[in-house]
Amino acid sequence: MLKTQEKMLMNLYDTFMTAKRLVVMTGAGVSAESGIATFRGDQDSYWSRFDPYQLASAEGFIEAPQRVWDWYQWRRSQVGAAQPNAAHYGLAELAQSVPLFLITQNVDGLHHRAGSQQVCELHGRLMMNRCFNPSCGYREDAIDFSAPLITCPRCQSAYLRPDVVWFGESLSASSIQQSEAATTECDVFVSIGTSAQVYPAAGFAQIAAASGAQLIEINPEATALTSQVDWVIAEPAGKVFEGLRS
Ligand code: BV8
Repeated sequence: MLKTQEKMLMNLYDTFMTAKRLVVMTGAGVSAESGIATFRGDQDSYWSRFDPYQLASAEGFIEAPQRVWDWYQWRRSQVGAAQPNAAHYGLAELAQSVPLFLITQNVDGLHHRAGSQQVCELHGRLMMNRCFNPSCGYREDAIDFSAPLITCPRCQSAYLRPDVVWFGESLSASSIQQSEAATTECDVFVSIGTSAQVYPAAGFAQIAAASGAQLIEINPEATALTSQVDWVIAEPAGKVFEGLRS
């Protein structure tokens, strides 16, 4: 008699393998088992300790650039020391076998480091800097984050800032267009490790549902999406993909 867990994993594997167009959207929870803090939820999460609008908005940066830089440098040191987990590797391997469109809200780059070739990074890239002046366009790799910055780096025309999307800033039109197209055409949409509270990312599951896709959520906790999905796997993502890979 197959244990429930084994049956769940077999059903999930079959669903992945028979999907015509699979869309997976990940959030901070997919990197939790790599030791990277999430944004909401437990007492170690970023927004339970810091004010998001002070640290993840242009207004917060203008008010105190050094405070924002210190937070991002600290996050870079966390990410630099982290390794992808079974969920990142499992998604990279899955894309070798089925048509998978991978959307992430994460800026940690762990999907790329696990081997995913095509990742739609909705909220940008932690390990890149860009000029704060949008008309400048200068970008560079963030290389030295072993210690807090002495002074915020500058471009000719303005401060440099992390190349991420802050609250109140628009996502790139191409990211939104590609994600909307993929979710409109998918037959299976899997939400992994996101509280489904930040828009427009959280809206993609609604688009998939409206297009008749099967919705699956992999998250140990209930979220704003849970009541709308067809199937909840209330397990940590890394553990689920370890099971699929074994
Ligand atoms: C925009 C910076 C146009 C990058 C971040 C419509 C309705 C309501 C509000 C809005 C709307 N449209 C726009 C808004 C405003 C705002 C918004 O959505 N606010 C919310 C909070 C109400 N959106 C914006 O401003 C966006 N811009 O739309 O531009 C515009 C402009 C002005 C006004 C209107 C429109 C920009 C959004 C991007 C903001 N940037 N951070 C960075 O430094 O990282 S937000 C931050 O939240 C991160 O980017 C993160 O990616 C994102 C989502 O968080 P999650 O990934 O879901 O993480 P969270 O911690 O919440 O959840 C983790 C989950 O994992 C939990 O459920 C947990 O149970 C689970 N978990 C834990 N361990 C595991 C696990 N799951 C699986 N396995 C485990 N092991």
